[in-house]
Amino acid sequence: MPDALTPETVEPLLRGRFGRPLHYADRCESTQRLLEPALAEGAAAVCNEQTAGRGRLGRGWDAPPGTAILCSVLLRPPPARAVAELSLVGGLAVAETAEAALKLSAQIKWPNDVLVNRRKVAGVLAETAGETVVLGIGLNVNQTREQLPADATVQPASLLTTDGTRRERAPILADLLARLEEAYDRWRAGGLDALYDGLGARDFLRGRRVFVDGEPGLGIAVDRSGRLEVEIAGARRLVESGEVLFER
Ligand code: BT5
Repeated sequence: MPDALTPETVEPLLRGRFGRPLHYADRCESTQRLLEPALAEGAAAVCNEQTAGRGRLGRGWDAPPGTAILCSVLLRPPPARAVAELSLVGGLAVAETAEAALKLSAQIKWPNDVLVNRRKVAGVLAETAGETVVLGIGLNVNQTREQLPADATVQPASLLTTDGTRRERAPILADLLARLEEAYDRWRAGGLDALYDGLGARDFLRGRRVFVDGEPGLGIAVDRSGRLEVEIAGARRLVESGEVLFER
């Protein structure tokens, strides 16, 4: 099956301004480092293999060559908008993309994971560089179970391990870029309020037993400013950033 993410394959499938220009590398350390800040908003970098893929908080992101979508997009958000919200904007676009491919519902685990059947199929990383934000997305497409990390805190999955179907990555990448552009434009104009129906409906931690800094509690909801409301020892608390674990 032809399965390249080169510009010749992807560009004819693009529906909007995101993905132009598209920078492709067969192999790179991280797509997060391939975008010059002077490029147009929506410029994207993709690769077939990352040698030092990055997660949040100094963690790594791993995928065997040719199995996943590893993509970064350059954004220039208005100063009035909170950059931390972009992980959720990206998460929503990835969740919709996974749903369109799988015909199954996907959830967003605050602040940056996309889950299907309680397993992580994608992660989003927003990094600020001056006035730009590089939004990185890793979506597991064709990894087999053995090719997914064995030691991850949230159990991983790929589209392949979810429904047994091997897929071409280029149409999924083009769909993801179009959905990201749409979600981003709505956020630019109206903040998370404008995306709240889609986010709220996919809020994985709502009503779930969680651990925040080791303390057990209950997930209430992601609020309209992108914070996670939790209840711990009978008191409501808003979590701004970090990691929340859930009971399997
Ligand atoms: C994330 O971090 O979920 C953000 C991942 C962003 C990756 C993209 S790929 C394109 C762009 N270029 C980059 O260098 N990065 C971005 P975090 O929540 O910190 O999750 C990282 C943790 O997930 C690791 O510590 C592993 O346990 C686990 N992990 C690593 N690879 C994984 C994979 N392919 N699928 C699921 N989990 C994975």
